[in-house]
Amino acid sequence: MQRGQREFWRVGNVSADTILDLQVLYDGTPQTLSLVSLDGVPVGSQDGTHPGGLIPITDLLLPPAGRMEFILTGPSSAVRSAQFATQAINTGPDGDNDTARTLATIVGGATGDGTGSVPGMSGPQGQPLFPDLATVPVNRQRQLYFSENADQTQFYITVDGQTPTVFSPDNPPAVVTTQGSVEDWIVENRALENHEFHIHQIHFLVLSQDNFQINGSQPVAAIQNQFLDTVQIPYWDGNPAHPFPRVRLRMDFRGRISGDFVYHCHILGHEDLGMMAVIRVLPAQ
Ligand SMILES: [Cu+2]
Repeated sequence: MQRGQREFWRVGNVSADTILDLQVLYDGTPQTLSLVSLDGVPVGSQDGTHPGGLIPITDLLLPPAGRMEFILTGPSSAVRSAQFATQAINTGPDGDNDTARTLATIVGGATGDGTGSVPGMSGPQGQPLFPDLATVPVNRQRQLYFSENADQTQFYITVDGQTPTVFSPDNPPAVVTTQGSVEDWIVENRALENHEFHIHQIHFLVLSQDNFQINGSQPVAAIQNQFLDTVQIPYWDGNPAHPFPRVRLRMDFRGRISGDFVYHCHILGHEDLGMMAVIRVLPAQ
């Protein structure tokens, strides 16, 4: 990077199974990054302020399939070592070993290796993709949960009240809705490891991510009220006195999408052992 120069970075977690908690470290100190977008949607872009403000962060948990864009400033000449790194993830008692490690070394110089300047405004402001989603009437609430069998050979995502079933493309749709509807989904994690809810075709508004055993219902500032298509539900600690961790999501089926598609855990080892299901969106009349 050119020393002191601001750069725009687009980062995707395209690993199969690894959860990342990303940071930029200069001499061991996490740098403040200006978060521009999550999962392809500019942060704060749907709240009517146009353009939305950037969110200052010093780390961001990025699930497999998650994407982020941010602005960072290149190291000054006083910085002796600089890294792009992930912190260790506590994936839960049954989880994987996602260690802290350096992903890239950053070197400051008189010139950078970037691809040139970024225009301040690339075009006229577009229409919001998800107008008034926070305040529109909600047609329906559903509850779903992640779970596993005892020897971790079968993984499930289940609509509460249905029978846990390993995914097959021949399974009937677990959810049937109609184009034009708005639904609130509560997705719980009843397993002893993290799972990463992902749905094809649409985005959802993050109403909350509740991890009762650790922080109650404290909002995770960077993702609260943002529009994602992939979100972590933290592991349950197995204590029957503790409610299951959950996310509350507002699902937006008002767009052009209809037909059958899937939602699943985006840790592929889990998805491949069954943690996926079909949703059917019936076309509007
Ligand atoms: Cu999973």
